Amino acid sequence: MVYNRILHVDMDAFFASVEQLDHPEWRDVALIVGGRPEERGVVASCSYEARRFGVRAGMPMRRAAQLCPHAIFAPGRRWRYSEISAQLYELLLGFTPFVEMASIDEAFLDLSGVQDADEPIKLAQALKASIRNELGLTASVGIASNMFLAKLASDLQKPDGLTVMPVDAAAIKSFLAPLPIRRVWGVGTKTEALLHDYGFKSIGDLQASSPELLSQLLGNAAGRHLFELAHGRDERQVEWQPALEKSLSKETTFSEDCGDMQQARQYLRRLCEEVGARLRRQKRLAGAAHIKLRYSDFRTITRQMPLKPVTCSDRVLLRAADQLFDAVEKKAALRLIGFGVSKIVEETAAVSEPQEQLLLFPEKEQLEAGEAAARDASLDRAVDQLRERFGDDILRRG
Ligand code: TTP
Ligand code: MG
Repeated sequence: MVYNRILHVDMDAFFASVEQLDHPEWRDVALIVGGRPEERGVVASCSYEARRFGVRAGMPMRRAAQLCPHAIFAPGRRWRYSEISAQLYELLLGFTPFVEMASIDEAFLDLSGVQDADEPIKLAQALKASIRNELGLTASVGIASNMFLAKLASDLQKPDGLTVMPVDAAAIKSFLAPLPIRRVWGVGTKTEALLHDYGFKSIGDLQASSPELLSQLLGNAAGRHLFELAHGRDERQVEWQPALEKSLSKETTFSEDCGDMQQARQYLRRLCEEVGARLRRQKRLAGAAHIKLRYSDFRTITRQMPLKPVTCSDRVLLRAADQLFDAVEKKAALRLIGFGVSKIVEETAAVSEPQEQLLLFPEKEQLEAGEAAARDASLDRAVDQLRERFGDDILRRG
């Protein structure tokens, strides 16, 4: 049965919106990300205020400056966009594990198995609300029966849009017919120009053609594929990654910059325990720990250390977090703090490793190390059970 089971989410004016988030004075104004107006680069992203003046992504910076001389020009901070992209991915995984990040600011979700037609819409609304509340940004969502149509739909009512495509094949065909051919996934400037030369302007023109003719123009596979897409048919599947990440981290942004380092340490320890609980739930062990600090001027540092043997014990993780935190600069106030682990292995795969490690200890210490590990494990189990029953705040380690 064909039904609307694919959801596509695309952040609005992504790079520009992130800059506006971090620089409140740039909100509600024309903002162009990509470099200086006199430089040779092109526009990477621009706020919707700048688009009103005709500025577009990919346009030479100089042209953008002519169209919108009063705009603010920002150079762009890739690391920051990647960071938010990772947060978006995490957030989406909270809704379903079947998530494919298709680029830095867009993802497909496969909702196969939904029971009624309203469910994807409710999910889309909840998802938009979390993106707004947790990331402070807006996104547009498209819901459709396949990936091509979902991506097309998310673009139709930007910004902050939610568009649901029809399901019926005839309705889809007439919906697509008047749209220009560049709306078809994969039709770039070159293909568009070639098709224009042969008189194809709208998707309807492609529908009225034949797979054979399009194959002659574009090659066999591409021609047939284009004919299918023009009819709104797309067989591709969402390629989601198994949810077991190679690293796990948690971070928190302070509502006001935090100058109290004792308090910051408490936050860090709390994040550390959350990461530990998650590792144990997944029955995995980590081989390295790191902390991340962002100061009020956005300077961001990470510090990491190995964990030997691999572990999921709160005691060991907390000690690592403390040691790492002890060693960093604490003069400036903090905007964000985070704790994470990496080099993660399955508990079962790691069984031989700790034993090998332990052979390095003399006998008495070997015994003690083994006992300490067993004590840690049973204490962690007890804490996890209490937290599960009574919530996260039930126990705080000093
Ligand atoms: P898009 O989603 O295409 O654009 P956008 O998010 O800025 O705006 P829209 O509201 O229309 O979705 O691309 C995502 C990001 O990728 C964009 O913010 C910047 C980057 N990008 C470039 O660096 N160069 C480009 O030519 C394009 C199109 C995007
Ligand atoms: Mg976008």
